[in-house]
Order: sequence, then structure tokens, then C-alpha cells
Amino acid sequence: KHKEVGLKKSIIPISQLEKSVLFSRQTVSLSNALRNSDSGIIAEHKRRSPSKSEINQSLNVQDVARGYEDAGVCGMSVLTDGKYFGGSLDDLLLARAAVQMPLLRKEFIINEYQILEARAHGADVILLIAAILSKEEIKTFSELAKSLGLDVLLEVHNEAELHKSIMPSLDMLGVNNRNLKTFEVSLETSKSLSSLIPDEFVKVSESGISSVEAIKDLKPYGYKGFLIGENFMKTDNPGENAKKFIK
Ligand code: IGP
Repeated sequence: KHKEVGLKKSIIPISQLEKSVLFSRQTVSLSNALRNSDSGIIAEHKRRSPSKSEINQSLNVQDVARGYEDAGVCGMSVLTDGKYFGGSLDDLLLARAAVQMPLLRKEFIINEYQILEARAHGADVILLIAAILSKEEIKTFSELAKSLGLDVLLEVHNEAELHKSIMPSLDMLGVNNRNLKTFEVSLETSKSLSSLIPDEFVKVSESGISSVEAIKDLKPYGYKGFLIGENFMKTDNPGENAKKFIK
């Protein structure tokens, strides 16, 4: 049944999304997995990006997903944006069919429909990006996600975005180390914002993490999650690479 959903490129009516098999599947919490993990790795499937163009076009998303799960990561992030990252909702469906671990729909979410769509394509988590949303949107979208059993990861780049965003309907706060305007990465961003994030949220450091040392460096700042894409995906075997980050 979910095959139909994935293959249909036109907009699927909400009533259809809600009837899909995956829509009523029991979700798995990424924030809980991170709380109970020492490694805290969230591994991403990313074929290309605006900052790097080609990363890896030759891998099969289901092989990547199985490799990550076998390595013991806490969850997987699947880019569904086509324009900038070469991903699709089919990638999410395929990953869902291959693994049990929590899956994050990595997308520029700007409306409620995309959240229902995420649920119907097997996501457990959505990403909300503070830089492109108002406080009211963050509230409406995160509350909808919670009502659907999804975890919410809210992404910030600076203090102003963090202040705007903190609210009880979020599970995880992600600090993106990549400056979206210059594409420069600095782990200092995670370090400087960490003390401003209340303890009830799971802290996630995103982007530009390329070594076990970087993670060791970030842990004392309270980070429990580490989102890694390029470093894993640029190799022939992302799962093998992820293993090196997990004890
Ligand atoms: C992964 P990296 O540097 O390990 O490939 O980064 C992830 O953090 C990055 O892809 C990302 C992203 C985003 C992509 C973070 N926030 C928002 C698209 C949209």
C-alpha cells in the first residue's frame, strides 16, 4: 500500500495520507534513543549538497540504511529535498522498508502538509528550522507533530533563533555548525550556544563533524546527539565508516 503513496508524484489528498499503512505505524523515539546512548550518532543519507555538490550518487539508500543500523547508530536522517540535495520521499519509504531505527525526515518544512506526508512515509522525527519559521509556525508545526507521535528536532544557528524557539513541544535542539550563508563550519557554534539550551531538551550538534575527537570535544558541553552526513557518505561504505564512531 505504501508503494502507491511513494510512486504517486502528484499531491496526495490528506485523507489518503491518513489512511496509509505507515500513518498508523508505532513511531520510535529518537530523543529517547539518544538519551540512552553513549555514542549518540545520527547518520545521514545525503547524495549531494549546495556546499559540496557531489558527495555520493552511486549508493543504494537501503544498503546505506542497513549499514548504519548494523553499525549501531541511534537513528538516520534522510534528505527528502530534491532541489538542493537530490533526495525524495521515495528515499524515506525505501529506508523505512529496510530498517527499524528512528528515521528523521530532513526537509525544509514550511507547512503542515509536509508533516502529515512525513508521517505517511515512515518518519519518526521531523526537523524544524528556526531560520525559516516564525515562532507561531514553530508552535503550530511542533504541536501537530507531537499529536502524530513524531519527535521534533528544532535547528538553530544563533542565540536569537534559540530564544525565539524554546517551547515545550520540542524534544531536541540542534545547533547547526554550518553557517547557511557562507557554508563555513565551526564547532564553536555548538560550544557557545550549549549553555543556553535548557536541560529538558536533548542537545544535538549538527554538521561538520568528521572525527571521534570532535565528539569527545563536544560531549562536555552536554551534547547527546551528533548528526553526521558528508563524512560517512563520501566513502563507499558509510556504515563501516559510522562503526568507527560507535563503541
Ligand atoms: C549533516 P554534514 O556536514 O555532516 O554533512 O552535515 C547535516 O547536519 C546537514 O546536512 C544539515 C542540513 C540541515 C541539510 C543540517 N541542517 C538543514 C539540509 C537542511
